[in-house]
Amino acid sequence: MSKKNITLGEFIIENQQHFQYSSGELSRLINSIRLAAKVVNHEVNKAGLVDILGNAGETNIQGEDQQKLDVYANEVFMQTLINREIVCGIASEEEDDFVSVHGKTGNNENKYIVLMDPLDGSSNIDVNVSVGTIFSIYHRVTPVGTPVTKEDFLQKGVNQVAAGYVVYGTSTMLVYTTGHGVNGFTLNPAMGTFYLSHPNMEFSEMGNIYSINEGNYIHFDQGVKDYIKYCQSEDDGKEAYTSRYIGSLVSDFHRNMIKGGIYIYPKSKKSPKGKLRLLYECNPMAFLAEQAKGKASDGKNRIMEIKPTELHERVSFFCGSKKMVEKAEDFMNK
Ligand code: AHM
Ligand code: MG
Repeated sequence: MSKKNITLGEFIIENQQHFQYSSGELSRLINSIRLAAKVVNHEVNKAGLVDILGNAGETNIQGEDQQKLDVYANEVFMQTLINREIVCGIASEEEDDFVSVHGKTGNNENKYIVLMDPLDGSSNIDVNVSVGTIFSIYHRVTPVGTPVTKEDFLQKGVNQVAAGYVVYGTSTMLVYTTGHGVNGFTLNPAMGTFYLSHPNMEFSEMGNIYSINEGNYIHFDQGVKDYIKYCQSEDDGKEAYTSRYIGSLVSDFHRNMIKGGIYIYPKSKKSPKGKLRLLYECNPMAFLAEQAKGKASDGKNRIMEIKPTELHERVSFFCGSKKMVEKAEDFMNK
């Protein structure tokens, strides 16, 4: 079979060999995510046609309005993973607390937990701009067969077994890593099948795109302000970088990985801890970035080495082409 026509299902089976002693549990888990992604994709794509838009009238734990598609995507991912009894625990950006999955018999022998942001960038839904799902998979640290505890979820990003995202864009793509590089699969909507379209995705060492919400400029630390000015300058014999900001992390990251660039959401006077969540957004993106030869930091420390203390913890995020992140760190540490 030509490599060109390889489907995600085939790729998962072929790559199971990377996990020598695996029982196929991780493969089944990624298959379940693939299934849920297709269901959510179907709904996202008809969002403009049906009356599913708007606030669901609920507020999530961060005090933000939830829109109906967030709620829907959360339900689909939660139910797919719970019904298929494929994990022992799930934590979602849309849920206040983690969920322990017991299985029909009450004995859950599964060893993986999933953390996810079921529909990130949801403020973009109303205006037909790309949104995404982000997921992160860990081995539980407590004994198999017992209920999961917070300890299972508050692990450093370096412990991730797999991570990825789905971007519901001009085409729908699922991009993921199991620690052996990053591969991207594009959904053929007519067939309902994901095909390997972007094998071995990598950030270039240097890029010329910077992505940050400059509307927050006056609230930024001096280091961030100086770095932005550096991006706009022709210092170091470089051209001025181009600014691209969708306001949808998955889409901004995806573009920067393909074209070369840096994404920044720093802490500021407005959001003193940053906006993005360490567990649901930054760790999975950091794992993907590092696997794609890029880098992710909070301006000083490697994201994946931060020890989380709470489920919905926020963090400053600098992520993308390695040399660009290093340069931004220089400014942050001056
Ligand atoms: P969300 O999880 O509530 O959707 O927020 C996360 C999103 C990211 O996708 C995006 O990069 C960022 O928030 C945009 O924030 P801002 O509008 O402050 O620039
Ligand atoms: Mg989010």
